[in-house]
Amino acid sequence: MEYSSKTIEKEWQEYWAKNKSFEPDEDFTKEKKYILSMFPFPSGRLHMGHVRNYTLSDTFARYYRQQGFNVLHPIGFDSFGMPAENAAIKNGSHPKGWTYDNIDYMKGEFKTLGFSFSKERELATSDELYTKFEQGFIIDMFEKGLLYRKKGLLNWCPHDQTVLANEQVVDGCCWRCDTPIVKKDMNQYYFKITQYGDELLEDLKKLEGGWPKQVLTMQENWIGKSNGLAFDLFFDDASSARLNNKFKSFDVFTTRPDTIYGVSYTALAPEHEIVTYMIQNTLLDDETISKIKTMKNTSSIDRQKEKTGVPLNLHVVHPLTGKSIPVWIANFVLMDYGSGAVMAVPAHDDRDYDFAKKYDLEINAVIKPFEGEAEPDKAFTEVGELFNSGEFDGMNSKKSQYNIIKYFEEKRIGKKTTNYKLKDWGVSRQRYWGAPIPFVHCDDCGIVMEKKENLPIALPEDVEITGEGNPLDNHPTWKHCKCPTCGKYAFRETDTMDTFVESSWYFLRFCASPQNWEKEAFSKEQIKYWMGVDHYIGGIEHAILHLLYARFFTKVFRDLGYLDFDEPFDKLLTQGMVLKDGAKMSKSKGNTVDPDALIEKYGADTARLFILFAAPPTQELEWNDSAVEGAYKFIKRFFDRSSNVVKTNTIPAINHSSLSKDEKFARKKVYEALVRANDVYNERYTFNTMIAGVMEAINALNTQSNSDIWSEGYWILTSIMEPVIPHVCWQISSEYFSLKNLCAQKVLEEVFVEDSITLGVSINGKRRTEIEVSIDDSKEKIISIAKESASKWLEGTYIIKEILVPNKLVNFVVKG
Ligand code: ANZ
Ligand code: ZN
Repeated sequence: MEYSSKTIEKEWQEYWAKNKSFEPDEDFTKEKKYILSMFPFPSGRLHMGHVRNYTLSDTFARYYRQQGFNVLHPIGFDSFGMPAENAAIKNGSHPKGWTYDNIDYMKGEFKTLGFSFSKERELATSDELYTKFEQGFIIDMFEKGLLYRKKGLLNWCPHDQTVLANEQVVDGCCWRCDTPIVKKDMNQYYFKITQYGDELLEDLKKLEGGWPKQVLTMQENWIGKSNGLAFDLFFDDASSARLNNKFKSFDVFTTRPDTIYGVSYTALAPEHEIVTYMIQNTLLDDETISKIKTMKNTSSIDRQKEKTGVPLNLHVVHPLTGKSIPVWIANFVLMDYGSGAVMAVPAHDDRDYDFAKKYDLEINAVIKPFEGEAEPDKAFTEVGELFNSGEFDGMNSKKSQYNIIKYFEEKRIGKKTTNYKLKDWGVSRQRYWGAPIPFVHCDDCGIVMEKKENLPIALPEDVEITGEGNPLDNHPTWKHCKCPTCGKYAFRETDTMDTFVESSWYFLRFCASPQNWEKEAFSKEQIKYWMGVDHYIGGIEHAILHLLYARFFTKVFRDLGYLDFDEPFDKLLTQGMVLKDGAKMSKSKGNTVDPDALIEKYGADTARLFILFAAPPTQELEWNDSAVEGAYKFIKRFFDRSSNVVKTNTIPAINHSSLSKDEKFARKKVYEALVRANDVYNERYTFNTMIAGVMEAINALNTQSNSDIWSEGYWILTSIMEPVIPHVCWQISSEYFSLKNLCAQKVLEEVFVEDSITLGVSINGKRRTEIEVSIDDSKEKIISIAKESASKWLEGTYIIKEILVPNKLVNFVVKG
């Protein structure tokens, strides 16, 4: 039979579907593995990054099934979100129709790729059932005080009368109508993730070993805990008077109290309340105001690049020296960190130094190297010895921090303070295609939670998506309701939730058994059995937000009593990007490879083999058409050579010692491939080396005619390769082995026992040559082989003694 990927792949895909081959067992006494890949957004079609992601998880899932584990390998769709609405605005499609059409198409693609996902647990986060459970959790979190409402600054398009997401703001303008956006203060809902900041940081320790170091560091930096000193800087009388005595002081935070004597100016964020007051009370000239405006409208990232500032003609008094210090506005001071104001020490901070140079401000050094001089024209940022620092002179600057903080505390002029970069998570979005926030606004009762029995609060389908305003707010009837508490007229919250909420708990939902799918989100027992996720596989782009939010939800659910562990993902594998011609595959670059076309031409097995063979999972994968062709040829040859196999229901028993040297070598290669495979799954994940091992084994088999050796070889090799190229392996296995070999295989140690050894041959202690002998050769035989091979040196001599040092050498002591 000719190898035909089309026929074979279709046949097995039907077989797996019909036999429900990949549904997990509900028997919780079995050992389990939970293999999860990050679920896709239903954009319409899979791209190669997806294919790589799911090929990896599928390989793990199939391997562990073979090893006898009860495997959960689910898939779903992260199906709420802006692109569905954007498509609606552009093409007039309905977000729901667009989303579910895409889901159907992509499910078809999953099938043609042979992914062994559980069908029964498939979900889309826009399903009403999913919304229902999620809204229930939101209510729980509100009751726990973990969700609150406050004003926050949003991007607002005055033309479209709508809030814009950051990605919809292009160069400060609306992506649709190019109107410059303005910042608008609006009520927003926030999750109190900062309450878990310390735990989210501390528990990173529990993930060491299981997660890539890089991801742990990114999480740590994002949480950004720093210890330091907070204190007030007081205005002098003239400045206070200028501010109409509205402000006596402002608060600053520093992580470097040791530099306190070196403060030469202070800086406020452009959004600081003192600045706002000064603008409102015309205490600043127009030029200054316009500079401030520009600073405010620059993103916080760009504000770190080119430093700009304006002086305010205000002065504060140094808390220890009484010196007068000028107050500036600086663009690099951010309002949402610390107190939005800093003490600046140009002598010891690069940023402050650049700013001082630019505006010709004083630079006062107070720390010097323990030995030698500090470099000129540069901030000295290292630890050193304090000078010009009053009673702290001579101290180690690092150690002095403790003393200086203590001094401030004793004098009651400052306090030891811990700050976090982590901010509370703003979750409300003013758009349609998201899960409605299940609250009601009542004139009498305020914000009231919906009753759980009324959930889900589903989206109306008859909406107009125009890109103007919030469709839920514009809908004629949807928001009007009765107050769940007092029954009077009220209206619903029209904000929907950030889609990161859905992806923060989907891995828990997959644990629910299909029997109780409608009844509950999941049960404690199911969670206890399936969690944590043994292998979580996905892109590095989710290293911060998604993983942090999922960790946060896990901790909240623990505190709500839904589960009893701290971390959801035991092992994390972040796959590398897929490149073509050296650049990331992307539509905009026009360098994508369409998975469907590839499968049409070569089949899914080829795509999967290429992906796993071309690079280790964590590295970038460079697309290579000839390597794809090579993968196809390998599979074809693997299939063709299976004709050397003889049908059997058990692995053939082979008498190893009776084999020829070449036969022994072929067997050894087969078992080496098996050892390598087990190794790869257990720690290294370098599937490329595993596949290379199989290729070597097939090359060795190719020189053989012994059908037992072929049968044994294929029994093992198809088992190793099944997780990678499942269709062709099931085909071969069903034809010759009745599918009995797709299970854990035993490593036979006997094939690794070396049957020949190399011995040195010396004459009078001088090494002359080498011989190869069989390990079971007798002493007499070895000596005679040695004599033979050393005959040229022995000629004309008389042997006095023959010495055999086992496994090492033969020495002849001679005379003459
Ligand atoms: C004086 C000083 C001297 C500072 C020195 C640093 C070095 P991390 O470690 O990231 O927490 N800072 C404080 N609030 C700020 C804000 N809202 N926007 C911008 N910068 C701010 O950084 C804390 C340091 O960043 C603080 O310590 C402060 O500058 C600055 F040689 O105070 B430092
Ligand atoms: Zn009410």
